Amino acid sequence: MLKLCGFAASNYHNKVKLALLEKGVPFEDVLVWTGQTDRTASPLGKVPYLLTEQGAICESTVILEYLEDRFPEHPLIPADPFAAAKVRELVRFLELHLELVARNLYTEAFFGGKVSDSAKEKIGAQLDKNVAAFGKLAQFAPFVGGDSFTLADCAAAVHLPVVSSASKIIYGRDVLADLPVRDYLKHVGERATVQQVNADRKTNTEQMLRNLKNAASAKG
Ligand SMILES: N[C@@H](CCC(=O)N[C@@H](CS)C(=O)NCC(=O)O)C(=O)O
Repeated sequence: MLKLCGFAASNYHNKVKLALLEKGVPFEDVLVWTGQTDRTASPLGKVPYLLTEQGAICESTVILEYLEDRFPEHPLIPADPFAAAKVRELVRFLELHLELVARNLYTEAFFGGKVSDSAKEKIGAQLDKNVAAFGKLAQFAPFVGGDSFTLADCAAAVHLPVVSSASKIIYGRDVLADLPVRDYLKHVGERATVQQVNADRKTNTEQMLRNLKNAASAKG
């Protein structure tokens, strides 16, 4: 059986887990925290990584493409090449231009660290620009790429809430407020698969924060 290694507080882990659940592919969700990763499977020590009968695969988007190729029964990428490219375009925007930019805020937003004011200003301006561009591509009709649930929704359902919370905490405003993200998340949140991912995320995030607190008090 496929083993998805990582932890459920990770949005990248959850993107792959959501795709596996949506496709109905059996898998084992193996808890691996950062710092415990098998470096032969994931040389940068990042999660998620997938263990297959033939070996390990890291990088979440590559894992998604592998799953599409290997399990074509419940496709999350349309057959039409142009429509497929539009789905991949949304995934790329969500990760490269929204999540990775907002990620620079997470240390202060979620983990008690500090981000300099000048960095915050730069990140905020970049996010505003990128969100406006994403808004030109995303359809939210009702899914992010149109009328069917695709890989773009696996990415949007897990990345958009984090981008939104980080910006609210740091800037006191939601950088996604001008897009219909709340209604979209409510709609995808009705799916049993998304509910499972969100419930596991909540439990695992609580555990991660407890671990961080214990590690900090052990340090004195
Ligand atoms: N590009 C990677 C990003 C994965 C990633 O950043 N994972 C985070 C957890 S959300 C991680 O493992 N961070 C630990 C580290 O970078 O050392 C992917 O798509 O799989």
